[in-house]
Amino acid sequence: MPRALVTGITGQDGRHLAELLHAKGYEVFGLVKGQNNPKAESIREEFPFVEIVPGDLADFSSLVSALERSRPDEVYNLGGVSFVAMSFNQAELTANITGLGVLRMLEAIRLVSGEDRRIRFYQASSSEMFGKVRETPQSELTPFHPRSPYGVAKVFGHDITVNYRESYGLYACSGILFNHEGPRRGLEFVTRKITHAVARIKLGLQQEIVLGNLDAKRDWGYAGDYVEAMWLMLQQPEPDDFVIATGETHSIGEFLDLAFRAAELGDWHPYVRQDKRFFRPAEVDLLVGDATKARTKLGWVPRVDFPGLVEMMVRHDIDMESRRINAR
Ligand code: G4F
Repeated sequence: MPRALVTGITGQDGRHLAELLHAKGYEVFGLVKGQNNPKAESIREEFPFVEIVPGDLADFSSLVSALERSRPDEVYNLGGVSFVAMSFNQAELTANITGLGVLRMLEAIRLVSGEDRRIRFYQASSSEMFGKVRETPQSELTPFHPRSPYGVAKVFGHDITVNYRESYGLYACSGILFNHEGPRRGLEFVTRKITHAVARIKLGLQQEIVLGNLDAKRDWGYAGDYVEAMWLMLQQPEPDDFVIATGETHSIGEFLDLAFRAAELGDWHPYVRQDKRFFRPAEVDLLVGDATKARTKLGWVPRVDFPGLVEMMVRHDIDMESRRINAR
């Protein structure tokens, strides 16, 4: 039975990946930080097959212990600060966990795996690294120009992963994932914030949605499709880096169009108010990925398209809020 250690197991991608690995016959270990972390309890309830391993990306020795305890064939590093807006307020924390945390894990793997370099490593790199984009669409060869402390930390994590592969022969890959969403997305991210609000407006629980910049464009895919790409990367004969994207870009306005249509609410403009609070000091205006390499070398293709994704999220949130009302 192959064994995998997943950091960030309590997040959207960690949950999808835990399910995928379990279905493929893996023993799944999830790194969870803190004492009595309520998220650990929710993982135990939702995924009883996951063995929780205590540890923190800020603490090198805990990573060594986690590797010794789980003895993984594969490590998926999905942990860290993932909310770009928050990284402006907690830049040092973001650099420490999202950036230096990658180095700590790579060093721990190097130490624990010794000469045989058996452990395969996946790093969750991000399209946020492209920031003020130098070309469109963005591929593995596009230079980085990050626009947030999060993006800067991700560039460090990406480059140190390449460096450990080249310096020490580690099997280390980076997946440069464009935005990926779904019903498990946190409510702070714009897509889920919209679909959750749309559901509540539909049910008469809320009157408006307060947002920031509506002009930004993103390449949005479905998270369930994207974790498959992570796994595929670690099954190749040689480690490499891959862009994972749909190749389509849409504005937040277009997302609102589809979300309001899915709920049969008509025009969204009367319901949306913009507020400076949700604007960022520096914005990433346009992202659209070229995933040709992943399609060719990994045989990866996204299954859920943009309208399908928006509809899935709206349906889920209407069901969830309706159940809450009925349970009162
Ligand atoms: O949903 P977002 O917060 O995602 P963002 O910043 O693109 O980051 C996500 O994708 C990255 C991949 O490129 C990941 F690395 C990262 O971890 C995360 O998953 O914001 C999307 C856009 C931004 O331009 C933001 O300014 O939506 C705009 N926006 C407008 N109003 C808003 C809001 N974003 C949020 N979160 N909340 C708003 O009210």
